[in-house]
Amino acid sequence: MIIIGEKINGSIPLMGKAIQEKNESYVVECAQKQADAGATYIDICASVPEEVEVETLKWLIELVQAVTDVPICVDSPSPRAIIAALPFCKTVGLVNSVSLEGEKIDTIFPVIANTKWECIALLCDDKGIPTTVEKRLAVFDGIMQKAEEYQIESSRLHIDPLVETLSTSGSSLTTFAECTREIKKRFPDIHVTSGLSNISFGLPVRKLINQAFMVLALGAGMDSAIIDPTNRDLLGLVYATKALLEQDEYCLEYIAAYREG
Ligand code: THG
Repeated sequence: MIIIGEKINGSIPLMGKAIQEKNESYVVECAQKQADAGATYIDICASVPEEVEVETLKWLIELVQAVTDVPICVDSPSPRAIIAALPFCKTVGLVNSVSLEGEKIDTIFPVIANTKWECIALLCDDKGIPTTVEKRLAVFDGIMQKAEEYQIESSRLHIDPLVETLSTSGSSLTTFAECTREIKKRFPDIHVTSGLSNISFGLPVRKLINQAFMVLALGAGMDSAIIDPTNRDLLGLVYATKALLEQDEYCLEYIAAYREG
């Protein structure tokens, strides 16, 4: 399971404050905790005005790399900021994200084409998030066409089928799961990921919805998630579900996760 640690994100109020105040120890501690919890990548999203985004990303990336070798997931809505930030990373990591929106893919794919950088691709375009499975898969086809053009192997792609809010889009999970199954059927070595917390927006006891989503999405073939790796309940559920899905022989990972707890 690929765990992308979500906590270094300027849109989380306390992290946003730490970034504003250049609170190095807060950022460093957050990176360390996520690394210790077993994050595969550490997502870094500055959420600051465009004029200061690249310098803020540089500051964050260098702080994180001072305490851990866990590769970085460079997260920005601006493809230009992403490209500018890649050279700050000591090792190849993950780009978050491209889509068929605007020039994103044609800005980022050529830069990572002949590298080992991996990339998250969202199933949306200039018209937003398609509501039907068919339309979302048409966006997927467009992304794969571009990947072929730039010779980016499917194993370097992490497809994010996107998660709408359940309270306003009742078919959010079923659409996500159908897209996931179809994508995995066509390209078994592609990754499917999700920043799943959007599913529970506006509902009480959000963690229950997030947990149920996690189980069903794993069942559909999702193999990566942008989550808080220090959330023991959610991670426990990931290990338990993986064991039940025959993706953890002799339950070794499940057992290892609880050896000290
Ligand atoms: N897809 C992709 N990238 C993404 C998202 C996605 N990046 C941003 C976002 N969505 C995923 N990141 C976050 C980061 C923090 C929170 C939610 C999504 C968040 N965290 C709470 C906190 O830290 O206070 C709670 C964490 C917890 O209790 O587990 O709200 O969809 N490609």
